[in-house]
Amino acid sequence: MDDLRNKYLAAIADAADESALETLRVQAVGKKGEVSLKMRELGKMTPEERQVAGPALNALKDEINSALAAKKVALADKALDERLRAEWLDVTLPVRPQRRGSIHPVSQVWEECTAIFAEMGFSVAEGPQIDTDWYNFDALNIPGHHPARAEMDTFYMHRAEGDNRPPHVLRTHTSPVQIRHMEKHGAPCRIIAPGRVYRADYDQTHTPMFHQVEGLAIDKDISMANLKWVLEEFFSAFFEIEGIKTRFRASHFPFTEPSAEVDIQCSWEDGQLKIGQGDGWLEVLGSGMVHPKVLSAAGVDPAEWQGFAFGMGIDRIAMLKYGIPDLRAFFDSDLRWLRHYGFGALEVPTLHGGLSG
Ligand code: 2NL
Repeated sequence: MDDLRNKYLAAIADAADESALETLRVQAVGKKGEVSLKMRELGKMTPEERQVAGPALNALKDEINSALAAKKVALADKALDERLRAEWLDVTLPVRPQRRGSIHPVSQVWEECTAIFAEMGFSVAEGPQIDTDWYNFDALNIPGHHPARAEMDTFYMHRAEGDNRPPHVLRTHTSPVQIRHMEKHGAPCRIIAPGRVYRADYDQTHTPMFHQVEGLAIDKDISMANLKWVLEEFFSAFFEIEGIKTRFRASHFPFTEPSAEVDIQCSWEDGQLKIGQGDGWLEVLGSGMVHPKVLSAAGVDPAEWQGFAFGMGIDRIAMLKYGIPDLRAFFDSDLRWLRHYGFGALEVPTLHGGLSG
């Protein structure tokens, strides 16, 4: 019996798979298996012999059955482990480190601006890039004869022959978006309008398409002081330098009164521009209190409401922040330039996570 036990327990331990186990089960404890045959011999034994051999054979049969069951579980576990290893898939795998595409600096800075102003309670407004000259000019207190219309180098969309309605224009600023917003939602409001704008101008510092972010805050008691705070807060967050100083210079725009051009503090040291330090100034945006005529045109009562507005170039502040020398290269789609100045798709700007990744 010891021989039988040793033989089968060893064979079971070595069994490679379930079918080998089944063969062993038949050989040992099947109807005609070795243990079963031994059990049949019990009949030929004396009662004394049977009393010893009977329980021993039963115990051996149980032992072999347990060993078979345990091995079966072990084999199933092993098979499952192997399958899990082979079919393993990490659904949390991040984007591959080798970057293919990249985020354009304009898109990055656009998102940075959105994140900063959102934190201050501004929402994003959008509108058409092709608009009527009423929304682009008249509503902004720029009448037909006004020199600003000519100065803007506007792209006009020609009407069909015989169609005498006023032409559409490619918007020269994102102000029409804000006019439409006030018309639709009224006051109070706190919005920014980032987007593409168009002017027929092309040289070192101008491209016919560029990007602007305008801001508008209308309420009962909004003042230039609120404007100054919002802008200083913005520039400190944007350039990631605490307490950037601004300088307001009196200026003129048809759509604001009073109007101011805003400079930020900077220094020039051995050809290196440094922002937020020194005694130099860099012009970065135009702003002012929204002209009463503009509020009226947008259906907001200037006797009840007032507010500030500002406009700045996204491309220009992108150049300043990321040290990009030539504006025209922005829109050349040069892959080497895009790889050099572009951002990873996962470097999403947030105030808590760091604006520039
Ligand atoms: C500049 C000047 C500016 C605005 C834009 C604005 C919009 C509305 C009403 C009044 Cl709806 N004003 N926008 C105001 C002042 C200046 O931009 O030089 N930008 C680069």
